[in-house]
Amino acid sequence: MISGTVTDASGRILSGQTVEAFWNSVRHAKPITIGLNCALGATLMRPYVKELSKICDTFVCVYPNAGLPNPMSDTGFDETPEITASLVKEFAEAGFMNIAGGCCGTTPDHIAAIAQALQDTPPRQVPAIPVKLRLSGLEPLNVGEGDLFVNVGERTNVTGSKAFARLILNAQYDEALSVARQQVENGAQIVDVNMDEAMLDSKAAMVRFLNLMASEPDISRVPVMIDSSKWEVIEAGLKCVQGKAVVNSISMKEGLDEFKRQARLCKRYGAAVVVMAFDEKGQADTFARKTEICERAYRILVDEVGFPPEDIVFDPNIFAIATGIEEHDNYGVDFIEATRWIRQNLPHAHISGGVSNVSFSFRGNEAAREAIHTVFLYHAIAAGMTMGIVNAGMVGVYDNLDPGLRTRVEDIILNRPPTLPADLSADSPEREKTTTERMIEFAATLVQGGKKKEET
Ligand code: THG
Repeated sequence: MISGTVTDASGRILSGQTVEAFWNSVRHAKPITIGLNCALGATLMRPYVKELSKICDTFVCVYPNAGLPNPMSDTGFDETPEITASLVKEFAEAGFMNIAGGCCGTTPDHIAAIAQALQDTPPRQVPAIPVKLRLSGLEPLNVGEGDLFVNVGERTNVTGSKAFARLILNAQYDEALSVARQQVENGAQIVDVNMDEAMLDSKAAMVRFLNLMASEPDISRVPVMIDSSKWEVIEAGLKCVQGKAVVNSISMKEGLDEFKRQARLCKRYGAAVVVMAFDEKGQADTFARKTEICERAYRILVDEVGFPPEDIVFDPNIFAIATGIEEHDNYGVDFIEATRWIRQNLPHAHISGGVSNVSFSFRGNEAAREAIHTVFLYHAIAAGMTMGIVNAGMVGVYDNLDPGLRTRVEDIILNRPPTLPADLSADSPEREKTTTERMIEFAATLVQGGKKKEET
């Protein structure tokens, strides 16, 4: 039985979570009851009890104080047994709860009065809750069918940002925290944290940074994605976070025993997992390999480990395209089609990926990269991609892209022959260029912000 205490009209428990965030954090323990107690007394608890009763697919238990504490009264509390009992009875009649009791200021007489009052009231019916990925920081983040795409902030990553790496290596943690804050302000609904750097005690840095994040409500309101290739770093991170986090990542790379061991621990910590399309033979690069690995991992997780399918987030590997190497040209299509297949064939599982990887060959050209991310996401989201690790605030709007840029980007992402203007002459040298060549040429004419450079 798990009970929380909402301490004031903010509707948050002592550690800062809203009641739904709290429920999302503890639901994996499959408690017999979840509930609220103490604090405000029944009257002021009502909206929070009502909310819990709607969202929890287990029994709800409520044991309020005998009203608000009143140091002037003899017992320290104002409510008589009859008053508390009538308030609790109203909750029961409204269908809010299954188990009742009393907390501070209640006496055996209060409990007897409550028991008497509830004698003939039927218990709450436990509702069926829609299947969703239900994460939390201080606030909930629920992701299911029909919900919007989720942006995961990529910048708090020592391998993904030179600036962040410098701050962590210099132990400038206040400045490093502001990187996390900016990501949230720019629309990141999850923050990815990665401390995998050879010059760093990654485990200590992960623990320190997550604990500092937890003390900043404007950052810790969102869930964390704990990103490391070392399990011990991930597990140390899991021990820090209050909410329901996402582990990034586990895979079958080191064999099935290790995969299952890590998955069982994630389940026990109540974390969702990113599962990379990676097995004993290597990282999946084609549609066939991506779907084969994801299906196999899904069956093991769901059938053998008992992992909730809605807590599985597949990453079918986003690789760089337009690199000039022909084997890379179909990577965008392979990811998008694998996403579509996973959505259709692996019920409730989600899809994520490191979006900035796709444009690595345009490093240094932010305008080109932003356009590539925008078009890539447009197609990947349509195919069912749930979330993406992105530079929050740096993803544009598909419809606002310059049409010339958009078609060139679309040509490389969808790996199709160059889309040429209808009026192009038959002997134009444009006809000799590959899709990638046309994009590289055009990218060179771009300046920051996606506008064309003025020719002087
Ligand atoms: N899948 C999963 N996790 C991942 C990845 C993935 N985590 C890491 C990475 N890939 C996603 N994160 C980033 C972060 C930054 C960049 C790319 C991916 C990036 N950074 C600029 C660069 O390198 O050019 C930064 C330049 C700078 O500011 O220093 O592109 O695929 N599950």
